[in-house]
Amino acid sequence: MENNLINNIKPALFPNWTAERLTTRIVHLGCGAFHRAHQALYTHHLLEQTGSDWGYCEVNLMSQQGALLVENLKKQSMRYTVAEKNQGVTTLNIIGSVKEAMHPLIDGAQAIIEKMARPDVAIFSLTVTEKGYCIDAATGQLDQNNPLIIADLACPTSPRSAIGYMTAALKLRFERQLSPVTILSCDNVRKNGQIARQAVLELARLQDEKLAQWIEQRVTFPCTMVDRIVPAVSEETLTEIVQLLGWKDACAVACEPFRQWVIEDNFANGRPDWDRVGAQFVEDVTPFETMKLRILNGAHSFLAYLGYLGGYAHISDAMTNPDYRRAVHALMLNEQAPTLSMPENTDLASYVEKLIERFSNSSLKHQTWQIAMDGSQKLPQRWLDSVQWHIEKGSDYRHLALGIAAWMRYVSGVDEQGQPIDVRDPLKAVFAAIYDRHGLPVAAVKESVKKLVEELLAIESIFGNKLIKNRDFVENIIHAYQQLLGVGARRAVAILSVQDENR
Ligand code: NAI
Ligand code: CS2
Repeated sequence: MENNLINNIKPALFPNWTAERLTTRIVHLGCGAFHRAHQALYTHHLLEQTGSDWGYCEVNLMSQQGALLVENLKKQSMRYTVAEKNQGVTTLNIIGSVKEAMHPLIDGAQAIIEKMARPDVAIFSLTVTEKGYCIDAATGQLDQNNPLIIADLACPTSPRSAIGYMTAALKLRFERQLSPVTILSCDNVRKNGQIARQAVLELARLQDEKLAQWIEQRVTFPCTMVDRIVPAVSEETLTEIVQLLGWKDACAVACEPFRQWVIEDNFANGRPDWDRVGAQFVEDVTPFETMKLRILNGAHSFLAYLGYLGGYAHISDAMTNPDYRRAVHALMLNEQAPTLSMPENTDLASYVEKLIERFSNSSLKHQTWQIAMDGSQKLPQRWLDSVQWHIEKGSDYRHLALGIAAWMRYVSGVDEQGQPIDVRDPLKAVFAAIYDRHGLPVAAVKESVKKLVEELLAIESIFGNKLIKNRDFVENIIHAYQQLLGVGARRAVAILSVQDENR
């Protein structure tokens, strides 16, 4: 974007300050769509409303696409647009909370680590996706077989993973006797702060015990619950935003109007007053985080797998089918909500109603394929903890079972029309090997469905080692998978929906 085009915007849209006002106090790793529309926007609103000087250095560690975004941010003087869309109404915000942006391919790893070790920096924040933590879900420990971690250990001063970057920067801060920082995970990960802590501490301990001790004592890792539906940016979204703005913003994102951020108030070295612009600081974020992961994200994954298989490209498309709508409502209210221990007066029924409305927002083109990505990293916190709860209580979890069967069907890599599915998942090769051995079974041949289901359930990093030993559970999944193979996703959801109606 050329700077002269910036001047074509109505002045009211533009922040009335320049990046000069900002101090880089937060280095954010993972400048994807979500961060740009969530944490950076909260921080922007704070700058609008107060004399704050908290600004971001945005860092992307991965991919050419990540580097391109950093280049574009630089070209756009760190300004970009967040378009909040709801049923045809769009509100534009031009964000002014970013001071600078970096990528290893542009700036080199060393410069990024030095930036993170600047005395003014008080927070490293993260939206690096579930897999970015390099934790083995089965053990809860750092996955030392992860290729990024192997590379980090081989060359700690030129790391590859986000965990490696933070550890390298903390080492410099420790050696230089600088202030500690807060590591603020904003990913959809169960106990995200604790997971970040586990990963960083283990990597540090493998390098330098004294560093690990310093981190243990001085660095804090608050957990957070983050919520805002921000679909991956498409060309269509960018074109639409160009029409509204009058200029091409290559870093623009579109999202829903809703946003929520609940943060444990445990900061090592100061923090922005995000509560002044709608965030909540609490002592314990666990109930909110579990509620969101199971109800919202659990429902999203259900709609993603069954929606994709049923021929729906977007979440809002699936929501136009009354069967999907009723089934996802029942999943949230009857199978996820009862598993939660919420503070008194939490109105889960209203939470569910609001989600039905949010999922139905047809202005958002949130692809079922996008949400279906990385299922191996998502299933445990979204579905499997709830399944375990139902097994213990002896209660019904047929929606969750159909969801798991749909995930199994999805990772076969072939859809119901025989077309290939572009499965994206760190365990993609494992799924492919299992399907190579078994092929897609025929519904009526229970023995072949059983063999396949059992092999998928034996993937310990997803399912742990308890569920596979529960015969009823295994039978339920075999039954759901047979049904799915026999009648297809739409019909299977319709059957559930009739049962829900008659309950
Ligand atoms: P995105 O694809 O736009 O961005 C992902 C970011 O993570 C990119 O900066 C990418 O470079 C980085 N990344 C990916 N794998 C990585 C790895 N192994 N190590 C380090 N960095 C890595 O995705 P988006 O929408 O920004 O979502 C990112 C995460 O934010 C999600 O996985 C989720 O945990 C969380 N989130 C997303 C929401 C959404 O609606 N998009 C809402 C709430 C949370
Ligand atoms: C989605 C989430 O991509 C996914 O897996 O379920 O990113 C979802 O959009 C957000 O968590 C909403 O806050």
